[in-house]
Amino acid sequence: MPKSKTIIVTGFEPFGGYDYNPSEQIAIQLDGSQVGNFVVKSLVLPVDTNTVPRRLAQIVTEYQPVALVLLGLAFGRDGISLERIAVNLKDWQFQDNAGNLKTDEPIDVTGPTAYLATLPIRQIKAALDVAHIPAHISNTAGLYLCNQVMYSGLHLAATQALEMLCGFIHLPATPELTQATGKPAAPALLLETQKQAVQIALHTLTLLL
Ligand code: PCA
Repeated sequence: MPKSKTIIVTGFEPFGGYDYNPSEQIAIQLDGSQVGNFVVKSLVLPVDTNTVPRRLAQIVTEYQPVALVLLGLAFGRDGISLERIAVNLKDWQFQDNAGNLKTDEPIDVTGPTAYLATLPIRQIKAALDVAHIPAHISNTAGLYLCNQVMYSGLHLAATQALEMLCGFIHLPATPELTQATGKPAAPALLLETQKQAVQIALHTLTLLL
């Protein structure tokens, strides 16, 4: 069977009192775009702990992507966070969009404690440095939905022995979002710059394919 030519990019819907999520906007804007020989298919995921694993499994089965690039908002973080690690744990203090609260609960009872991203995060960081876009490698994606979706994606790749790169990129707020939430001093990056960062990440990963 010929190798797939699809890169999946996901964003998340708004959550937790933010009425806007840059990851959703960027996913939508990148849908159908070309990166080298590859085509981006974008999807927006619900912030619902029970739905996300199923959606992800469906997406992987349907598109058999060469890479799964998962995006989400980390309000308050400075610059682009290239996540290194996903842990097998759900623990959060405010409800997801479906009203679920989780404390000290594994994502997958049979899964390993953690997975490392298979996206080339070091090379992506170097490429973002060249473009003067603030970015860092982050050692925690939190314990909320973003960590869950990263863990689930890497678990799918591992358990199904898929040749699929997978990882998570946390995006900071936009200036509009810091204004709208009454926290104008919080770190922010223009949506256009964030989108450019994701495009650079996509281009960098295609060099491995
Ligand atoms: N950020 C949240 C979940 C959805 C999103 O965009 C997180 O960091 O877990």
